[in-house]
Amino acid sequence: MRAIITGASGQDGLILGLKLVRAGHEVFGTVRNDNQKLILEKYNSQVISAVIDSSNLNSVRRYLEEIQPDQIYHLSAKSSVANSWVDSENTLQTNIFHTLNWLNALNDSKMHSVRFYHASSSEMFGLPKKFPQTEESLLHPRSPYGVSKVAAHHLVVNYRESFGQFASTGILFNHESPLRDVNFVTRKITKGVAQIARGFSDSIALGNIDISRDWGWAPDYVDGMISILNHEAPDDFVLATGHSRRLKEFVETAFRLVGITNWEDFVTLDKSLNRPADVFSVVGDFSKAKEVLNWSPTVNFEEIVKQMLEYDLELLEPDTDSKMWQGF
Ligand code: GDR
Repeated sequence: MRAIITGASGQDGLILGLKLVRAGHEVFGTVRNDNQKLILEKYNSQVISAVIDSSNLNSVRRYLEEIQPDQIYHLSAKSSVANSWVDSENTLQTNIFHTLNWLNALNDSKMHSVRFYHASSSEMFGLPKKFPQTEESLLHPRSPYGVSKVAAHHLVVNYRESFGQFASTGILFNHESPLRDVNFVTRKITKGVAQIARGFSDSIALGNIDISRDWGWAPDYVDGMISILNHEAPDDFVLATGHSRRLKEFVETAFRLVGITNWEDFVTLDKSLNRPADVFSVVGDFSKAKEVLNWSPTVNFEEIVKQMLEYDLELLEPDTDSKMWQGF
């Protein structure tokens, strides 16, 4: 089996690459630049990397025809919700039109049976009217990022319905691991708490800590992606834990795990980190994935915080430069 992973140097791409290689597949990873290529090669030299410009339909088509994949996991995206107001045009271009190029390249090359996975997002629900959210819930995105994911999601469904493309989506709620970039709040917190615990820092600046998210364990969600693409028919699936937690609870748990109970003394609230419009609360219903794919999350909230924190504490030890996280 030959698989292409776009965005192969991100958290999910790295975990997916390692899992697919371990399963004996031939894995090709695309990245946007040489820096990302180096990251990918450092983590997984068995993934065959290539810098591909997905804004160029001909480049995508040529690459597809050269690789002749059986499966494509399209994970590449501008993934920061916070940055998507500042970088709105780039976010929409990347998340919508690059996805469209992959779909058009598959369609032009008559590769309709090639299995295509799209990373859809719980950010599409934005301001939900009903809880929990399912594959059928109304979409009300709250950011340019959310709007871009709604458009890309509908394009994937549309190419499935229009051309019989084997195109599936995973509507993934937040999923974390030690490989999460520090741009995202969970890793910002575990890294910050580790630094405070070791005396390298004395505070973390955060925005709105009253928001709630359904936080899961990234390796579980990557298993879910694989199941979605290996299912007999293309479809859309919510992957979530079914539990929503306040960000405040994440902060409190991380501090408690290093023995600090007066966490308020170490957190400053910075209004400049608040978003113009935020997703206040979301929680996913993964019944369809459970019933159809036999998928369920395996790692609970406290364990997620613990594993991320342990990794960040370990990174502060001397001579840990070459250590890489292998807990997937
Ligand atoms: P999110 O993740 O926007 O849900 O998107 P993020 O961790 O960035 O924010 C979660 C919530 O925390 C609040 N918040 C802060 N966020 C950041 N980044 N930094 C802060 O200092 C901070 N303080 C409070 C935010 O306001 C927000 O409500 C992630 C991404 O991975 C998307 O690509 C993906 O689609 C969704 O998860 C599912």
